[in-house]
Amino acid sequence: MTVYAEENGVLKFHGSRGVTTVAAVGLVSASLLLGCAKEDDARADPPSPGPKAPSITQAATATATAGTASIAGKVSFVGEAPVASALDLNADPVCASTHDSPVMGRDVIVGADGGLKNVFVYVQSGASGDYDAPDAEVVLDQKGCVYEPHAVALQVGQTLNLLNSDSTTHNVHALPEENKPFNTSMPIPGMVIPKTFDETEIFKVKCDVHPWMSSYVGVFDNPYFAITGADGSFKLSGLPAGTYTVAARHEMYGEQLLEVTVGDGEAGEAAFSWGG
Ligand SMILES: [Cu+2]
Repeated sequence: MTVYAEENGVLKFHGSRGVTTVAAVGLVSASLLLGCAKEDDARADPPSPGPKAPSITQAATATATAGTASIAGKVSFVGEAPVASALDLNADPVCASTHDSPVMGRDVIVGADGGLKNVFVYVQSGASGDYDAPDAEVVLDQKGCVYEPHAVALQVGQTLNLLNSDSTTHNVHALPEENKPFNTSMPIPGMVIPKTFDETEIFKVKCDVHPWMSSYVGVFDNPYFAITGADGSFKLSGLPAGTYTVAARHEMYGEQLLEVTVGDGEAGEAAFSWGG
């Protein structure tokens, strides 16, 4: 993978990286031909061999911490789940050609057991430690003209590598409010652009070339966060004893809060639901 970084508005080649795809434990997962914002029109230098950099993980997971408590549970959708519709990828033949079957919309994904996928669950308050950013890097891939994963979480200061795995141009148009917005063209297959964020927030990322492409990035100031899997489950581990406000945030349904108290070694529970 080829790594670029923006310097004075110009993409600069920064070396090559091996890619390691690692599924997050207890988490989940979860995107023009041409034409992006002017600030992103600068073309990158051609790739060339560079120093070997650390491998990249696919998704963030909470960093192991000293605490022995945990909070786990499920986010449910109660009632009849919305029916997802197939995305129309025909605007770009490259996109359409990469899939043998329809690509379904990802804004609401409800499992057979009612679990709601791609919900950010995190400690909103109550964590008082000074948490360094993990060295592990996180990837937001553009693959088959969808973002993989659909939702990605990381800590303040941790590296998010934007990757274009497609043979078409994408742009990553991030819409944060607390962090600096950006709109970055990624015209070269395999290119990587690292980003870091200073403030806690969950924000949308979209591709202006392919309007069906969207994802959400969660940036947190502590390591106690997760993204629900296909079964709606989550687990926040390594918590010190204490009382925490746990938030669940879904891109369509908003946010819910629960207060949970756990003692040392205790396994606390939290359940969230929408619909019904
Ligand atoms: Cu795109």
